[in-house]
Amino acid sequence: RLDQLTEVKLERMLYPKPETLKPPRTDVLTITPWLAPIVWNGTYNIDVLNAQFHKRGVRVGLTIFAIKKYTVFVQTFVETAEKFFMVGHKVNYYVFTDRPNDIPNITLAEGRQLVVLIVPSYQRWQEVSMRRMEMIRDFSSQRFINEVDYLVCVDVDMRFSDEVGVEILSDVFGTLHPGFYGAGRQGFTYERRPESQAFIPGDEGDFYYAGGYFGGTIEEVYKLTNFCHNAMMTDRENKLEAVWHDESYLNKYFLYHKPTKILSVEYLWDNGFGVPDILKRRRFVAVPKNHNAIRNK
Ligand code: 2GW
Ligand code: MN
Repeated sequence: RLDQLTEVKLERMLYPKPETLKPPRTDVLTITPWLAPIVWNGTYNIDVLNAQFHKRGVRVGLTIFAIKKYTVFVQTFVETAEKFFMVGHKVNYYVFTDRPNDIPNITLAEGRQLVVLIVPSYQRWQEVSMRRMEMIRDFSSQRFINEVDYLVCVDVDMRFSDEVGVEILSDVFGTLHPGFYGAGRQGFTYERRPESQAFIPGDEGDFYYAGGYFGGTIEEVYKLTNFCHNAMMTDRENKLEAVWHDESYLNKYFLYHKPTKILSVEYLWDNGFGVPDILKRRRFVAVPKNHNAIRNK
């Protein structure tokens, strides 16, 4: 085995040296107590990372769900991803939908393809959101494992507005929720009923992670989605559903399976929160939606 390892050796590159005594960011936390990076603008050199990931020929799968009326979000999502998401790398868009005829035909750059996966739709919107875990799990073992190295799993009601590249990739990563990055534990909207599989006690928890942005290697995403789906099913047998659905189970998973990288709120922002000083780039932003028109249809 050792003789079959492929060497990933960089070429000569010119760039400013990292300064041990001048940290690029002093206004935000850039590393967790378990030594996982928290990715903020200024903390990484994308040229070095791109050189590494290009040598490895990395393939990235981007999963989105467009069930019922949420197909309206696909065009903007994919068009903006073509401009900003993993430009220059191999990308497969995986669009899970119950309405394949409503998925637009979009011209993609070389090395990128869009795969439509037909899946059932569920009546309750909470279930539409939660069942993503089961479907990502099942397609991970049946398909994604043969086609891509990493998965990035996000909400579809979003647009890219700045670069999102290989700096996000790691074995298993989560993203800070834009509504809670400054909050204390008591402010986190974890599931607080001890009977639920998603329960987190008031004196535990590191961050409040967003349900709409996680990823990692196929193996790690399989483990994560399998845990979340099984926990949901156990709760259902006990007539329970966690307060924030899939997001609550994801937060429980990350409490005891620490992410190896965390994306800052640059990677998941909502302009309803304004633009704080710490936010140097808004890379992926919520598309405002008319809740009544689009929901429960
Ligand atoms: C969702 C809510 C109400 C009515 C419909 C839907 C809906 C969601 C739908 O009809 N079709 C559909 O494909 N979805 C998918 O579920 C879609 O991919 C969408 O992005 C995702 C989550 O729903 P969304 O974006 O409307 O909910 P948010 O933005 O409040 O999401 C946060 O909270 C959710 C749990 O309540 C999830 O954890 C989500 O990941 C979070 O970002
Ligand atoms: Mn959303």
